[in-house]
Amino acid sequence: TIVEQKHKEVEFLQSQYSIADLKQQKHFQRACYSAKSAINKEKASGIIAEFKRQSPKKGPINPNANIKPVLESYQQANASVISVLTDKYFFGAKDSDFENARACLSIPLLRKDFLVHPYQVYQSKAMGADLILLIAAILTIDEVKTMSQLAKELGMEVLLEIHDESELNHINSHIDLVGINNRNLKDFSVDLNHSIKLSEQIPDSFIKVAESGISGTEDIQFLKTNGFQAFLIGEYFMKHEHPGQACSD
Ligand code: IGP
Repeated sequence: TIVEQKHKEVEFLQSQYSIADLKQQKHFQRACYSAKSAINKEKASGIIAEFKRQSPKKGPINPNANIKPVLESYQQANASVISVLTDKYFFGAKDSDFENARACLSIPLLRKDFLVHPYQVYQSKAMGADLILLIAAILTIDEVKTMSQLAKELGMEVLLEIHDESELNHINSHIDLVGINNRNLKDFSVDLNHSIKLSEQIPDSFIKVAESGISGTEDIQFLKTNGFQAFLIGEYFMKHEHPGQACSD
């Protein structure tokens, strides 16, 4: 499974770089941008624009996309936050993607991966992430607590992803944004109404992010009028030859 795969990856990485080594890396001391403030800013679009070459569901989406021009055009198009996948096995990320992203952006950057161990939180900071994703479906309540607290100590923010009611108890005071995945990962179906219902149970002190399967301004408007402040969009942009163009439309 993906979780076993990630634990193996962590074991290997730990044998290469200790946490002390990570702390020496150049981005470790950088001050993070706040996604919360970016989304709350006046005239913010609330769009979290994702760079995604492929997905397990769709296969290749835009496998040869050049990351820098795409992210620069997302930024130009008034995206509030950028999300970059760093998983190689399922999402086809290249080793250089995240470093390239950090180098060309002056807005918050989300590390999108399957984090299963605190080591990866240190690693995210060393890579130059401003915020990390934690997925309730693959973590215990205690793991979310430990990893979110650590992220905050390192100056990053945390997006917690949930999909149903049973995961609401993973929310804690270290979480900044709560994402609701519109996509049911068991059958890949997308249901915005399910997300809206679930969002009503999340306190307004959290930024509510609608994730996945969003395909245009109508979806965004609908979600906005129903309590969401942010919109995580990948495929709808990436399937275009010029993803930034789709983002500005
Ligand atoms: C983006 P979409 O349907 O716009 O490409 O979805 C994003 O929500 C999706 O990539 C995602 C994801 C995840 C990927 C949501 N949660 C967890 C990997 C892991």
